[in-house]
Parts: sequence; C-alpha cells; structure tokens
Amino acid sequence: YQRIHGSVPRHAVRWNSISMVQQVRLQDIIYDKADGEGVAKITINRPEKRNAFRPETIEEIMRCMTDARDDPEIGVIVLTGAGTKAFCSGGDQGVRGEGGYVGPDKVPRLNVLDLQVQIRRMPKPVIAMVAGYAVGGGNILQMMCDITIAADNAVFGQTGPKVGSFDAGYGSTQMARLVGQKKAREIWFLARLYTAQQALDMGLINTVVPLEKLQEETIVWCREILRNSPTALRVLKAALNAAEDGQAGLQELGGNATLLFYQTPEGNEGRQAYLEKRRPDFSKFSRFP
Ligand code: S0N
Repeated sequence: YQRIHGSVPRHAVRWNSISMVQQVRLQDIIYDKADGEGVAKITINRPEKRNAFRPETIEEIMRCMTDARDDPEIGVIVLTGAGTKAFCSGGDQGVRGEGGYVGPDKVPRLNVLDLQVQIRRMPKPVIAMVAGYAVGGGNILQMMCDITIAADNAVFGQTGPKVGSFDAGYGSTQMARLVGQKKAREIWFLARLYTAQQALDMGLINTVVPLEKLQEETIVWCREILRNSPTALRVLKAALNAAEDGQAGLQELGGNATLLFYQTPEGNEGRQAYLEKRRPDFSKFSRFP
C-alpha cells in the first residue's frame, strides 16, 4: 500500500485565522422591512430574466432570510419577484455549467437546495407572493414557502424535463405531498404550465387574487398571522415538517421543546445549580401523568 500511495505527510499544519467574513452588497434582490408591521420582504430583482436565479441571487436571499430570522421584530417573511411578469423562472440557464450554476468564483453550485432547506427550517412563516411565472426552480421555491398567495396572472409548472434538469428532492416529494402522486407525475412528466386557478384547485397554492390586489391581500394575511402566538406558529410549523422530515424534522421539533424548557423554572433550576456549584433540587417539580 505504502509503495503505491506513499506515506501521508506529518508536518505540522499552519492555521490562518480569519476574523471577518465577507459583507455582501445586494445586487440581485431587494430587501425591505415594513415600518412597524413585523413583515420582511425579499424581492428577486432580475425582471429582464423573468427573475431567474443565479448563485449570487440565492446567496443574497439566504443572507436576508437569516437576517429576518434573527430580527425579533420580524414575524413573517414574504418572498416575491420584481414586476408582474414573473415570481421566478428557476435557475438562470445562461450561467448553467457542468455541475451547477456558475458564479463569479467559477464554481458550479446548486445552492438553491440550501435555500429550500432554509425556508423549510425558518421558524417564522414564509409567504410566497406570486405574480406571473413561477416555473422550474421558481415553482419549487413557492412550494417550499408555507403559504402562497397568487395573482390571477400567475402561471405554475416545471420545465426541467424540457431543458435537461430536475429536482428529485423537495421539488418532487413536496409536490406529491401538495397535489398527490398522480398530479405530481403529470406536472413533471408533461412539463405543462397551469393557471393560478388550476394551481389552486390542485392544492399547489392557497389563494388567487386580482393582480392589483396582490400586495394588499398579502399584507392582510401577514397581519392576520401576526396576531397569533409566535410560539404556536413555530411549533406548528416544526410539527408539520416533522411528520415528513424524519430525524431532521424531529431535531427541529425537539429544538422547540428545548427552547420552551429553557423558559421554565425546572429548566432554570438545573442551570442555576450548576452555576452555584450545588446539587440541583428538582423535587418541587411535578411528574405529570
Ligand atoms: C418563464 C417563461 C415561460 C416566460 O416566457 P416569456 O414571458 O415569453 O419571456 P421570455 O421571452 O421567454 O423571457 C424573457 C427573457 O428572460 C430570459 N429568461 C427567462 N427565464 C430564464 C431562465 N430560467 N434562465 C435564463 N434566462 C431566462 C429569456 O431568455 C429572455 O431573455 P432575452 O430577452 O435576452 O431572450 C420562459 O422565459 C421560460 O420558459 N423560461 C425558462 C424556464 C426554465 O426552463 N427554467 C429552468 C428550469 N430548471 C431549473 O429551474 C433548475 C433549478 C435548479 O437549480 C435545481 C437544481 C437541482 C435541484 C433543484 C433545482 C430546482 O429546481 O430548484
């Protein structure tokens, strides 16, 4: 073995410490927070490409999603596209290379998959506000959102099999959960486009409103959600995910149990005892039936 592969070098490694990570100026998206509303809005801003995403677009959306998640003032996140012609037309075929979509660093990526997971795990509701085309990876993004509000000009569908791409992850499985196995196979195998009303009828989206009412109706839904208990919403989302996400889903739901437990006197007794270097006294806490 040694003769063929040689020995592995054993010299000491030199670590270069990095104390700052890059800040990104938003180019492909617009990020807004509504005054005093608790709503953040992320708008894909490439209307000349029907809001197709490239790696930088996804990177920027993910940063803003993280910001909105960490902002205690934000309770709902709206994902949308600039203009009225498209929500998102999927991956930018102009930068598709071998192995993924290529950004300025020349590395091919499928980082939209990371965004799908981020939306899935977001502990706040994410609403897709869809005008125009939601096709390919754009349809998958709207499917990953908790709620979809569509304008009456919206069009949905998968184009992958026509352009040599597919999403065999959430893009297939989440679709089947939403519309059923037969319909999901039809959508993927025939790669047809569907009107907003057809999408509503098959359970792909939540509601259809006139285009000119899209923003207004979305804000009404946001306000209605924001009246409700944030903890109830986050645990319900985790529970709905957990039923389908296996160990990852249980981890998310379990995290919520820990979050709640940390807010109880029983949880705090353990921490306090450790800090005070004494034995914890859990005797006063009930053992519920
Ligand atoms: C959206 C369509 C139907 C709109 O038609 P319309 O209104 O007639 O406009 P066009 O004249 O066709 O388009 C206007 C300009 O925009 C450009 N453009 C549109 N879409 C794209 C795109 N996706 N990529 C690059 N450019 C786009 C047009 O080229 C045109 O530009 P000019 O004026 O310069 O010619 C229609 O545009 C359409 O069908 N678009 C293509 C839709 C499509 O096939 N999308 C890709 C599907 N695949 C994916 O999304 C894969 C995504 C992915 O990364 C992935 C990978 C692994 C696992 C999962 C996924 C995932 O799906 O998320």
